[in-house]
Amino acid sequence: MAISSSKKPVMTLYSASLCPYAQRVRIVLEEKAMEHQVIEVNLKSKPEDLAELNPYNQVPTLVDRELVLYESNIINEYLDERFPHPPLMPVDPVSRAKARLLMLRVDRDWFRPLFDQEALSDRARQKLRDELTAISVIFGGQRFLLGEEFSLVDCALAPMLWRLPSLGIELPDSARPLQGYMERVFSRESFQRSLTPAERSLRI
Ligand SMILES: N[C@@H](CCC(=O)N[C@@H](CS)C(=O)NCC(=O)O)C(=O)O
Repeated sequence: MAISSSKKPVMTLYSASLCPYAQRVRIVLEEKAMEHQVIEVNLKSKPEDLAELNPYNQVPTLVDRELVLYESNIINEYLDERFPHPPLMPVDPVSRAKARLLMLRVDRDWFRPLFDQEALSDRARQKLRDELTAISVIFGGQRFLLGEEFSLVDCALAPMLWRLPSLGIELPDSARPLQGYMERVFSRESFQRSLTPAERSLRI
């Protein structure tokens, strides 16, 4: 629930219109229906205060009163703990630890190779396509990545899945259960509201 700058929201998110990491946070803010202000950052000409807030000078950066946070998954865990409804993490420690490992793997195996380098090689594209096809079977038996409940792990992965066509990755027919999962996630109100016009245009 982003609001105009005339009111004074408690939370401010520094975001960029095509940043998949920032979209992760935008999804969680919408899941929690949190009032917040979005500062749209031009990554080629960043505002000076961003470097003061975040030593890596990156988006997403969240400011909640005195607290400044960066790193999308860290921000999202904070939001989930601070605003417990709806819960986006399992309750028992073993499942929570497994969820964190999955978020780490999504980051290291998929987001970094895809989004932290200039060009994507055909080999990397094929590798991702094969890996996504392999995990597709999971969704034959469950609605979301951790089971029946939507979680932070889904929020961590969804921005990449949304970008597949723009990355030149087409899923094979054998990945149909994954397509069904994507439709479930993309049709959520929180996901739709998280999309910037630039992100929306990636799938038109
Ligand atoms: N690991 C970070 C990655 C954030 C990131 O790479 N953000 C990019 C935009 S998508 C950025 O701010 N790039 C500008 C820069 O690094 O100078 C996270 O999960 O939040």
